[in-house]
Parts: sequence; structure tokens; C-alpha cells
Amino acid sequence: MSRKNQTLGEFIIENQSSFKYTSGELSRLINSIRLAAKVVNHEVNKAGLVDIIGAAGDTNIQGEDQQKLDVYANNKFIQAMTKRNIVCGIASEEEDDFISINSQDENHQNKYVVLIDPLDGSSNIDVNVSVGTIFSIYRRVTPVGTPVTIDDFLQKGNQQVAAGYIIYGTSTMIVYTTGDGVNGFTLNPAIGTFYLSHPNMLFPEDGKIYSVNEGNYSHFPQGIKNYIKYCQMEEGDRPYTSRYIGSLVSDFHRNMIKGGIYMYPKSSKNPNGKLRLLYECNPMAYIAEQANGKASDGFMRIMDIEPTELHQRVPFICGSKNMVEKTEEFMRNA
Ligand code: AHM
Ligand code: MG
Repeated sequence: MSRKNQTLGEFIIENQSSFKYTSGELSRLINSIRLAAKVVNHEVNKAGLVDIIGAAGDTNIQGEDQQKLDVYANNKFIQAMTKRNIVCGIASEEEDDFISINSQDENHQNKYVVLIDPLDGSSNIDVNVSVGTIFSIYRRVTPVGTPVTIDDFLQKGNQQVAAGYIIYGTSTMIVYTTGDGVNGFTLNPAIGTFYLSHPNMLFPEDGKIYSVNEGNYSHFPQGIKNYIKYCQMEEGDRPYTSRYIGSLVSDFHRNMIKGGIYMYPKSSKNPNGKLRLLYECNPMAYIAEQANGKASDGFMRIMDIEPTELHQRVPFICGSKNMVEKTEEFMRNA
């Protein structure tokens, strides 16, 4: 039984047995993400001191090169998962190709692959606005004992066994699902422990917030334009409001708590949208669905899209169920 104030470590152990494959491998994997999150959080929180301690590209006082934060985060998450020999493969927004992991003694015995966006919301990094990490976990489809292949990564979102995000915001949180609802844990930075603060998170069925980069309005498909106009029109009791941080994790997190919709549609500038199917849209879609929300490309369920390449982009519309369905209706009728 989960309870508020339970630590993430306790929660992982307690819920391990409810997971259908109970080898403990998935628990170890989530634990390694938890550890890397703390290290990255520490670095993200120092980012404002960059003028004092040196900018990316400089050499710091210990003679180490300062890394850009997204590169730093990428290295930390990959190290956390490879050093402890927990996964058989990783794909990252920061890497052109997937990484196959093998340790001599284990000989490709691990069963899980991870797809990760180590630091999403890159335009917010240098300006003290929240950024996030997004991860998605699958069981490999190729046989254990052999190197992973691209097929292990190009799985539909509906095959995910776990997904989550870390938000480096006014407080730092891990929010994740293993297919049994969504739980959120807040870091107490004084003692470095995540506590269950948001058990069983749910999107309100309807919401008032729409989040979209309206600077791209003139390039949007007609259905999206119509939906935005519908939200803006003052008619009866339609009190919509616009909030857009430009950091998917933060916009999604707020919308899940308050009720709302996030949209990154295709446009004449970005014919497939901007966000990446495998390590941005699918994990957020899984969390959304587990929290009673919805995720669509405007016409079909995100998690049913057949992936064709690692860094594939798709239009992404996600949030409170009624709002997503309304947008789909506008898309169909445009
Ligand atoms: P990134 O992976 O380069 O950080 O891009 C993803 C981000 C999302 O977090 C955010 O919602 C979107 O890009 C914002 O894009 P835009 O600045 O075009 O509105
Ligand atoms: Mg990203």
C-alpha cells in the first residue's frame, strides 16, 4: 500500500512484487535513474552560477572541462545505467545511434532498453526556467544473450513497461508509471531523498489551460487554428487561458495537476511537428493515459504509431481527455 511520505526507495521495493516480471531488474533500473536524477539536479541548480564558476567550454578550478548541461545530463544517465550493468541498450536524444551494452561476465543478459531525453527544454537551460528529463523503458524483443538491434528500440508506445519524467522546477520531482497509475515523488534537497508527494496522479477530465507556441499559429493546420479560436472565443462559460513554458515536462506537469492540453502540431515549418516519438511523445503519452488523460497526433493514438526511425518526429496533442477529443474533432472536420 503506497502512502504519502513514503520514500521512493521504499515505494520501489514495496511495489516490485506487483509488477508482472518480478526479477528486480526493473526496480534496479528505476533506482539508477533516481540516483542519476539527484546528480543532474545538483548540477542544474548550479547553472545560475555559471558566470562565477565558468561557462560551458571553460576549464573549471579542478582543471576539468565544463560541459554543457544537456551533455552532462546525458553522460550521467548513461553512466548510471551502464556502470551498474542494468540495461542492454540505451537510445538518447543526444546520441545519433543507440548504444548496445554488454559486460563480459553478463553477456547481454539484461532484458530492458531505455530511451531517454536527458535534458529536455534546452531553450530554458540558460535562463533559469524549469527543464526536465524524460525516459521510456521496454523489454527487448531480440533474444537475451545477443546484442540489441534497432528492433528493440523501434517498438510501439503501447509496449512500454515503464515511463517517467524528472522535473527540475521550484522543487525537483520524479513522476513515473509502471502501468499501474502514476505517482509523483518530491526531492527533499536537504537530505537527498525523494518522498511520495503526489500518489495516484490524474488529469482532470476537462481543463481550462491550453499550451501551444502561438508564434507558429499562421503555419498550423486549419483544425488546430480552429481549436485555438474556439478556446479564445468568449462564449457562454468557456474560460480558457493560455500557458506555455516551452518545456514539455513543465507544461505537461502543470496541465496534469490543473487540467489542460499541450499541443505541438505539425506546421508548414515542421511538417512532422518537432517532438520525438520515442523519447518525448511515447513516454508522456503513457503517463497521460495512466492518469486518465489522452495523447494523439490529431488523428490517432500516439502509442499506436509504428516507429520507423530512432529520432522520428510526430505532431503531439496531449492532456485532459475531453480537450484532446475536442481537438481531434476539429482536426477531422477541418
Ligand atoms: P528540445 O528537445 O530541443 O529541448 O525541444 C523540445 C522542447 C519541448 O520541451 C518544448 O515543449 C518544445 O521544444 C518547445 O519548442 P518551441 O520553442 O518551438 O515552442
Ligand atoms: Mg527534447
